[in-house]
Amino acid sequence: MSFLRKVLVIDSHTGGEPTRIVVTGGPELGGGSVAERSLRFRDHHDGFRSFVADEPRGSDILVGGLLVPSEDHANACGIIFFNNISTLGMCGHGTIGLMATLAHLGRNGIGAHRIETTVGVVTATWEGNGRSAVRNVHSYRHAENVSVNVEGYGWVTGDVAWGGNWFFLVGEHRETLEVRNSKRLIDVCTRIRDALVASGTTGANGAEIDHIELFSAPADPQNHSRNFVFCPGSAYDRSPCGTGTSAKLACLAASEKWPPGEIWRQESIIGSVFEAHYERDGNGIIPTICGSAYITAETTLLLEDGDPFPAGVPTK
Ligand code: PYC
Repeated sequence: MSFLRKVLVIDSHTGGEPTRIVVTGGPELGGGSVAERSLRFRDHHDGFRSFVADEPRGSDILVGGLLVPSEDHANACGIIFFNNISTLGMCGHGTIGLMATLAHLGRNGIGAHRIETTVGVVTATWEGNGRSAVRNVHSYRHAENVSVNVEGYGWVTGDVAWGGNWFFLVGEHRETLEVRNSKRLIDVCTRIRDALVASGTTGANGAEIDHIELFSAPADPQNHSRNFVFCPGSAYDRSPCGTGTSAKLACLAASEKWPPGEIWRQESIIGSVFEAHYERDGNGIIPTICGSAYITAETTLLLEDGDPFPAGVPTK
């Protein structure tokens, strides 16, 4: 048997949401910033992304991270996040998973580590026992109370915010945020996303809003809110979503509904929780997201010579 590709990955989950970090066996991306290499990865190595993230080795809900060196020696490493359809900007649950992975590999110690992502440098503080606090990129509300006419549903109003990815945040809707309703929630969010596209609603500089976030009261009264986060590849986040929680805090801060430094407990659709707080930063905030990750596998992904699906089987 001969293998054309061997890729060492470490899998973890953060609040139920999986992360797969590629440790060795990734493509050569040349030099430059992580943002520049991320573009090369997206444009020239999509087969590798799909090999790692898509079936039969991955699944629609998996978020991958390609570990790369950072050219700035102040940074511990760089990371290019990706999902079942393309690259991602930042990923909060994935960065918490990355910290657990680096600890598993004996590559980080207790304390702060700067990580270069596609959308900027974040600082992840490894606290041990799977727990990290991720000080995210500058986050802000871009537009308030934007209404779109959603086919078969009616008018929906939400805020557009950046938390390392673009989000449309909807607090008022008719949905019950329970896993048993996930098919319906995916359908509703798909229609909302289509309505945003049809109405020309975007983030800054025409950026596509590719994450939709629905909110409700939490199931656990110790928490402040529950969310359902619809991701670009039509999967939903099992965790409260680090970048989505950052976008939420940015909106709360913009409306003066939550003070800086106070802990916001964001509950996910499965009941997992991120604790978050923020500091003000110009026209927005710097959010910090805390959560725990658990290692689930240390695996070598193989591509056998003759495999008719060398780039996996994309289902989206
Ligand atoms: O935790 O930021 C996050 C995230 C983005 C997409 C899935 N999870």
